[in-house]
Amino acid sequence: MKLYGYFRSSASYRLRIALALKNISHENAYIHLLRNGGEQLAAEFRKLNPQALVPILDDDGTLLIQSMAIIEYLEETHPQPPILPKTPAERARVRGLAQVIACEIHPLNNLRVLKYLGKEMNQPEEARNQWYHHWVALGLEALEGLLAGHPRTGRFCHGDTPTLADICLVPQIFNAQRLKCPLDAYPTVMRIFDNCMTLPAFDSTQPMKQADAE
Ligand SMILES: N[C@@H](CCC(=O)N[C@@H](CS)C(=O)NCC(=O)O)C(=O)O
Repeated sequence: MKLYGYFRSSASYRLRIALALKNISHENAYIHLLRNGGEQLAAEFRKLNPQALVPILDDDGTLLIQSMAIIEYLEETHPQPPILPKTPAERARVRGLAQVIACEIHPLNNLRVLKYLGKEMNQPEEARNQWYHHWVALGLEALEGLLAGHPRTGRFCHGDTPTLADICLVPQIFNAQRLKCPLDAYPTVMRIFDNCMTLPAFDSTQPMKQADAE
C-alpha cells in the first residue's frame, strides 16, 4: 500500500493512525500542500485524485479517496483489531462522534477554505483565525456534551479500546492546538486525547514525527 499524505494534514493523520492500529505496513508519498502553490493542485496529482485533496491510498493499483471511506475499507479488509464496535447502535454512535469532527469541523477549516477567505473574500489573518476558532469551539463543545457522562464513554470515546471516533479526535486536537484554540472547556475530550497519546499508534504517527515534517 502507498499512502499519499502530508504531515500536517489531519485527514492523513487519521489514516496513519488506522494503519498503525491495524499494523498494516505501507510506503509513503509526500504531497506538500504549500510548496509550489500546493503539490495537491498539480496536474500529476489531480490525475490520481481530481478532488486535489490528501490523503489517498493506493492498494495494489486500487486508488482510494476520502479518509473515512478508506478507514472503513481497512476495517473491512483488515478486521483485526476492530475500530468499530459490534452492535449497530454502538457503531452508529462511534460513526456519529467521528462525523462531528470529520463532517462538521474539519471541512470548514480546511486549507482551501482558509485560502479562499483570505484571497477571494479579502479577510485578514485575524478574521480567518476567528473563523477557525469558532467552528472548532462549536464542534468540540458538542463533542464534550456527547462524551461527558455517557455510559459508553470510557478510556476512549467508546469503551476502552480506540475506535474511529478517537482516530478523528486526535488529529483535530493537534490542529486546534497549532492554531491556539482554547481547550480547557473540554475536559473529557482532552482526557481521551491524553489517553490516545499514550498509544504508539497515535504517538508515532503524529505530524512532527513524520519524515516530511519541517
Ligand atoms: N473529507 C476529506 C478531506 C480531505 C482534506 O480536506 N484534505 C486536506 C488536508 S487535511 C487537503 O488536502 N487540503 C488541501 C487543500 O485544501 O488545498 C477526507 O477525509 O479525506
